[in-house]
Amino acid sequence: MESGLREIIYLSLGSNLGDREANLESVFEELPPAIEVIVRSSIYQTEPWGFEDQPDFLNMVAQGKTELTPRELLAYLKKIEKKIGRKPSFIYGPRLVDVDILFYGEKVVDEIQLTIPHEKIPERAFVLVPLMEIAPDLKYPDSDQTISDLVNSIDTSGVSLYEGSQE
Ligand code: PH2
Ligand code: MG
Ligand code: MG
Repeated sequence: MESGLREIIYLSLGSNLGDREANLESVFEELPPAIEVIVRSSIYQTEPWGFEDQPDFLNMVAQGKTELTPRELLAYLKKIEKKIGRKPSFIYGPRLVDVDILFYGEKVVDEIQLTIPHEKIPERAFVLVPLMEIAPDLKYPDSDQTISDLVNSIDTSGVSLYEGSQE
């Protein structure tokens, strides 16, 4: 089932368990042809947000294109998380891999378990800093507020470019 539209989407990826870098890479390997990646941000090392007593995360964002509807896209992403090995955790708790939909074109969705734009974007430096790298001028649907406006309004000190695991 496809909507027939090719919407520009933004996804956020995160991992703070196991081989974090490999977990992020696995997401790109598992994406179906219906989700086409156009741009990837760098990887950032980020302090845990929301629940502090857990390992640092690696986070990044990606811009892509899809013909899937938001629901179909969400279902694919959940399937991929599970395939990579994600196990249930608690809210804001540690996870092997997390892939969230940030934006889906100009669309606004407010449904159970599916809110687009992702409702926490304005509070999360671990999303805004990578987004700033690839889409500083991206605007919120029906708003003049850009990613760069949002980044300038938050503390980004817990987010730094990830230099890799090698010495
Ligand atoms: N994800 C969470 C909770 N806290 N903190 C960081 N730094 N990065 C994340 O991806 C993250 C988090 C749950 O979705
Ligand atoms: Mg998620
Ligand atoms: Mg998340």
